[in-house]
Amino acid sequence: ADEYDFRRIQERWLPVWDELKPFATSDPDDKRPRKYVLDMFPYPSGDLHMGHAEAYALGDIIARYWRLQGFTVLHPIGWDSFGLPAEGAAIKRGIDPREWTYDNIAQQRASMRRYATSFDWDRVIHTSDPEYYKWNQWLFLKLYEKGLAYRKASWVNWCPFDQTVLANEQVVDGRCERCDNLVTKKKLTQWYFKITDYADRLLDDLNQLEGRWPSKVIAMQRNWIGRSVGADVDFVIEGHAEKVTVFTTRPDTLFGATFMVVAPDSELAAELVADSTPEVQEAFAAYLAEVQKSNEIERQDASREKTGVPLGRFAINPVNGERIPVWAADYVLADYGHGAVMAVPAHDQRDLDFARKFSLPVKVVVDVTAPITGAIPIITPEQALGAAPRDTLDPAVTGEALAGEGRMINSGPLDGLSKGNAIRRVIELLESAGTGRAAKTYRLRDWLISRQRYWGTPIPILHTEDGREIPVDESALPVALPPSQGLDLQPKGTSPLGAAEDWVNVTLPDGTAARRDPDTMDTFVDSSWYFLRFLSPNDDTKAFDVAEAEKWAPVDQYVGGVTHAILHLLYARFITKVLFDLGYVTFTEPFTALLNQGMVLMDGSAMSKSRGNLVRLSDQLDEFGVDAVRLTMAFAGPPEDDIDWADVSPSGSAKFLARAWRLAGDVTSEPGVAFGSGNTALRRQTHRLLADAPGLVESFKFNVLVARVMELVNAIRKTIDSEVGGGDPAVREAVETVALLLSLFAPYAAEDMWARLGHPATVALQALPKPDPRLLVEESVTAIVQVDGKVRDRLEVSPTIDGDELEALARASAAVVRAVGDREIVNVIVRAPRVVNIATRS
Ligand code: ANZ
Repeated sequence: ADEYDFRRIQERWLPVWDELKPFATSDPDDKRPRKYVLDMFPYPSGDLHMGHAEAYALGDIIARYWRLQGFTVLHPIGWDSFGLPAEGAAIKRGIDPREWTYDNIAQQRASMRRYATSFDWDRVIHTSDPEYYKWNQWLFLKLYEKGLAYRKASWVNWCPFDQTVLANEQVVDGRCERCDNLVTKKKLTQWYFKITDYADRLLDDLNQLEGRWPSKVIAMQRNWIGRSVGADVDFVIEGHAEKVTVFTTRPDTLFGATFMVVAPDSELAAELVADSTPEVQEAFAAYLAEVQKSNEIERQDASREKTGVPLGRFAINPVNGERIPVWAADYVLADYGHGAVMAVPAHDQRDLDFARKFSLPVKVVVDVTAPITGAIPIITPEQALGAAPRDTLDPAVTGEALAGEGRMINSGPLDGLSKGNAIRRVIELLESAGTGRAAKTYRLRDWLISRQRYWGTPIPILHTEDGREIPVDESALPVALPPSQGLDLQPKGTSPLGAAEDWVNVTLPDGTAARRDPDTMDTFVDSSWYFLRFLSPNDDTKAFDVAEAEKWAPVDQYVGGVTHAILHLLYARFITKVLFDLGYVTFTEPFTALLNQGMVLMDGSAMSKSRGNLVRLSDQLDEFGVDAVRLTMAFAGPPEDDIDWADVSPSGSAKFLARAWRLAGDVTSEPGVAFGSGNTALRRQTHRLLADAPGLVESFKFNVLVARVMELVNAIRKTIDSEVGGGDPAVREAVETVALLLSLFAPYAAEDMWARLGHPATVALQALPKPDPRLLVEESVTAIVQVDGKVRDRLEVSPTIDGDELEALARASAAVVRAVGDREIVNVIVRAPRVVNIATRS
């Protein structure tokens, strides 16, 4: 019976926990302070894997810790269960996507139960349930009312293999995130969420998260939003009614603009070329056809040979009236800025490469040799050229654009100014002339949310024949997915729902015929607000309860993979801000703190079936037990770092757990015994650990905490085996502390220890004792005892010992008694706690 048997322990406690529901959070009278600890919910593809095991172990440590600290902790779980893989599996096997999805959910759920994650099982959500996606539709309608959901025709990323559009975020290095095929462009009318309206807030609010989110994630968000600050400059185009506006980060170089370039695939290019000669039009059409074969990545590759065609048009530079030719070239992107640039070849490398290729003029307007600090030097263009000898610095000769700072030259009213002052000055000039203004532009694009797929949330919009959009009435939600039977789910570029005749055709109350929008929503819509649904998961009258949100949200600690560093987090932040603006929540950031766990690798690389290095979680659990696997995840190193499973030792973890567990059997005192009289050395070690544990958990140094628990286990074993023995109250105190702290990492072993110590379940709901400050003071100091000037003994004493006590100890010392012999003590000088001087006379 005294053998640690993880199987027996697991079987013993699972049903008890099912019964006790220790992690339910439904008590409305619960007055404890609250924490909301959230793990990113899984996609139900197959069973749980090692990556899940790591993430859920880490999130669980945090949730369990806050419970021991007296908080009521909301730690929910659900499934992100719409999406392509279910549809793929359904096509392959000829089954309903529901079947695959809910089978996998059942399997994952069983695995999570065994894994002893402390979830509140009464709050489970599945995004593919109509009870959930009804509220995606509600959210869509709210955005639609606010003008934040709209439809437009545009060039979209198109995966020719999956036959569906992709958000920019789903295109990785020009390839489809899912199937790795090259992404092409296609012009389609699609639904968008206007996330760009929130670009500044999404960027500026990142400052609040500094220090609580990984800095890498904050940087990735900043880059993704990609705010550039500069100016818009309006150019008159000869013979064209409308002005063309360009965005530039370097309006200071406006006098150096020698040509203009527009994106060939922009509407602007088409307009400009419309009145040109047939030759120009023909050359342009041929060029455009070429351009459309290339993808965005190729187009942004600066080293690529420049191509382009003139449009036979001239633009007038608003500051100096110069006439500059207009070209179309694919290094200018249609959907950035205004799809047109003022080209300043002397100071921009891409423009220079283009100018050299097509023999366009290069005009230097910044003297990069001039000092940029100190008094403004009075320089003339001639002097400047003298300072910058033509052959060594002239970009037209060297092919190197002068991108550095300097003093303005050849720039009329800007001459002599530094970059910053020149930018300010030229913006003033443009603004007063009405030909330009300060401007910002963003890399962030609106969020394309329509997908031509079956397994997703139907978009709650009806289209009439005369082209009107009619939002479905809120009372008619959900617009439920029709059964998949009879629908061809094969990707073909249009939604399979369009063929569900009974579903798609509707008659409006006034008798007008209409068709449902056949597209479904990007699944990132589902996960953009799910953390709120957990607060009132069964409420069929609203998406989430505002009062519950007040109580619990925002999420105190979010835990998940860095793969979601951009897409998911940005969308959740955006939707939170929208809900804030609509008055549904009182906070503007959904996740107060974020922990990104590392990956679980094998032999240095990511695990995959094809590499043949897959470690199956279920095998590990069978072999070493849940606790050993969880403990190994925590002990492997800092949670942000990758774990190489080849380098860690779940069997070592299991051995340690057995060692810890056996201690409970060696405690012979009764529960409730007063610890105060216990062995001081052991008590000190226990209380030192109790003092340090909170800081270690809160700074995610789980591995250090485990190491400290191991130390304490060793000390307890030594104490039990010494003359102090297992009956000493300090041993009970220490073993109870081990059980409490181990409950964060190894819930089964800890629960079993707790029971063996004579306590009722469950250890998870105990309070972590506060350390006794008296046991934390420096343990002892060494007092030197001298007899007639000779050191005779060293005593380990409390640093707070008083003089009388120290003197008594010194007089009692055997060494001192021997040294004094039968002489008389005539004087004792005590300087507590360090020195006792004894003088004698014979
Ligand atoms: C003139 C100029 C002079 C520029 C100079 C740069 C240096 P970021 O920082 O990425 O925002 N640009 C503007 N719209 C563009 C488009 N649709 N496609 C390609 N390039 C575009 O870059 C802003 C700069 O990129 C703008 O400033 C513009 O070139 C170019 F010495 O204007 B610049």
